[in-house]
Amino acid sequence: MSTHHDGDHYLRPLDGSTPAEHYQRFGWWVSDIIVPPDALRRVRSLCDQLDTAERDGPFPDVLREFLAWDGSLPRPPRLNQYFALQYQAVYDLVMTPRIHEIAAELSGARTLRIFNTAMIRKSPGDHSRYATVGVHCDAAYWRTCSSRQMLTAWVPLQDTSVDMGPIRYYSASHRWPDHPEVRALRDEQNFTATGQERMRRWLAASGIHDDPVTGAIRAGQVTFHHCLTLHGSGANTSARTRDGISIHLQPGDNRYEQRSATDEYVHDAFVRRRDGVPDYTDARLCPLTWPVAARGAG
Ligand SMILES: O=C(O)CCC(=O)C(=O)O
Repeated sequence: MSTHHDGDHYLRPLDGSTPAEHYQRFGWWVSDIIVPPDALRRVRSLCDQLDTAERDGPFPDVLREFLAWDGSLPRPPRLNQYFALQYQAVYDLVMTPRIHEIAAELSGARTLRIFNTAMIRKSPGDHSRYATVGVHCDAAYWRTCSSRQMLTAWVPLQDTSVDMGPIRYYSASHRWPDHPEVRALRDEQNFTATGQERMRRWLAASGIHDDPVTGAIRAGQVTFHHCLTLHGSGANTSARTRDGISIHLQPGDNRYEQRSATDEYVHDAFVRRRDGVPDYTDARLCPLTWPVAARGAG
């Protein structure tokens, strides 16, 4: 079943280069349909009952308090972190081997681990400040990470038409030269769109007048973006709910690097410590995803 509007254009590669070349050149890639419909359906129906669904995933005890919530409270399930670790169906979807095979091919990483996973829901008619995802690059949130080759796989759980607010990318922004304005754009933690005005100013000052690239995406397709690629997404003005899972991935050589206290990542309190600092190879929170044969290993 398709929910696309007639006339929707689809997000497509910008040229005929190989996936890895496209990713290196433009900072993103969109795959064919690679996630099985059943896996999407299971997670989608779980998202519809998030406040009551029993957690049954590989749920590390260390997160129990952080993730505790009172299911009776009205709470916008806007952004749920550590999503794959809470529900087995999400873990199974997130571990779809083809996602990680492609992520490894694009990034050139020999091994990949989960850094975090999140569910992002845009309800129809939601005009709260959560309705859009502000322009940002993921590295703005990963200041304690040594790797600049981290990436995100974005998995919409349904056919996503343009009016549902699919992801949109500033193509090649991961390669923009390191000018002060570009540095400011890369540094702004604007996911919740609180710095949108500043971002617009810096974009204009950088001479960027191009609209970001977007388009409809079929259920089962996955988009990938580099951690320095600026991206965001618009409001869901359709009558349907838009759910997506973000799988944030780190290459095997990513390490914690000390920054200021306000730069700490949410992990830093929860992962095991090695030599006195957070260890991003802690397999409880950051399981290996590639190579698949070694999945679950230390
Ligand atoms: O859900 C969205 O629209 C954006 C997701 C996102 O920003 C990300 O995965 O990095």
